[in-house]
This record gives sequence, structure tokens and C-alpha cells, in this order.
Amino acid sequence: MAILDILNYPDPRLHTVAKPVKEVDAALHRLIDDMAETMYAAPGIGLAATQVNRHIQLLIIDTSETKDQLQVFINPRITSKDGEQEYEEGCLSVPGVYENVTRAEKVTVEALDETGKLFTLEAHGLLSVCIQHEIDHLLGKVFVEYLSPLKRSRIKNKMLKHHRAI
Ligand code: GNR
Ligand code: NI
Repeated sequence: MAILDILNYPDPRLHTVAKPVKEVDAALHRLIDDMAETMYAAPGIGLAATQVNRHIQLLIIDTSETKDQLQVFINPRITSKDGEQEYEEGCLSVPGVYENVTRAEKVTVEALDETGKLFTLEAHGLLSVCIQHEIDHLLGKVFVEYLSPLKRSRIKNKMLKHHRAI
């Protein structure tokens, strides 16, 4: 296993639209393992392939307290959305920034699991937020794009300054 580099906002590669996964093979399993190690080490509760500069429709999530309930979503599709909730979101690609975002309260998602089997999941609360946040990454969208232009430009400047300091 290996820890992968995570792209930082405003890296333009974060706006790449991911392509569907064609085959669930050994190379994909290796990427899933590496992404899991990267997510747990960060630590984070979700990671999209986009964030590690792999532009395929793959995301992983573990919202459990025990950090032993990895959920793998390949070629995910949201088939229904219901209600609204506001949640203070963070992102491994925008370190140190936490802002409220309003999203659907409930989502139904269809995806393939790590064995290539289709499953359907109804998610609420944090899991629902996380699924929507990760699917946005696959569409090339970062959560700061839901904020006002002023907030977003302040975050962009903060990130660029931080980068220069290294
Ligand atoms: O670790 C993460 N925490 C989090 C908190 C609130 C809403 C969404 C998230 S996802 C984030 C990891 C990440 O950046 N995934 O793309
Ligand atoms: Ni994120």
C-alpha cells in the first residue's frame, strides 16, 4: 500500500470530470487500497479518485467511529434526492477550511462495489453529505464553489499564500 499525494485547491486538475470505470480489476483494487490508506492517514471520512489525480469514477467513504467500515462506490449515480440539510464541511483538498453547505438530506445512490456488483443505498445525515461531496469531486466540483464569490476568493488567496510559504 502507499500514501498518495492529494491535490490542493485551487489546483485546476480538481476540476477534471471523471470517466466511468470500465473494469474492476487488480489495478483498480490496488488504487482502492492506496486511497484507503491515504484517507485513513489524512485522516478523512471520504476520498474521491479526482483528489489523488486519477480521473475515474471511484470514491471511498468511512463515516464509522471505529474506522473499519470502508464503503467503495464505483460509477456512482444519485437516483433520488429529498429534503435539505446544512452541514459544516471540510475537504482534504482545502485543508483548514470549514464552511456550512446546504445539500439534500436524503439521497439514493446506485454504484458498483469493489467486486463489481451493483448495489443501491439510501443515505441520510453525514453519509448523505459525504456521498454528495465525493460525487461532486468526480464532477470536478469542490465544496467552496457553493460559497459566495468573496469567501471563495479569500480561501483561494489563503491556499495560494500557504503554498508559497512551503
Ligand atoms: O474528511 C472529510 N470530512 C468531511 C466533513 C464534512 C463534509 C464532508 C467531508 S469529506 C472530507 C474528506 C474529503 O475531502 N473528501 O473529498
Ligand atoms: Ni473533499
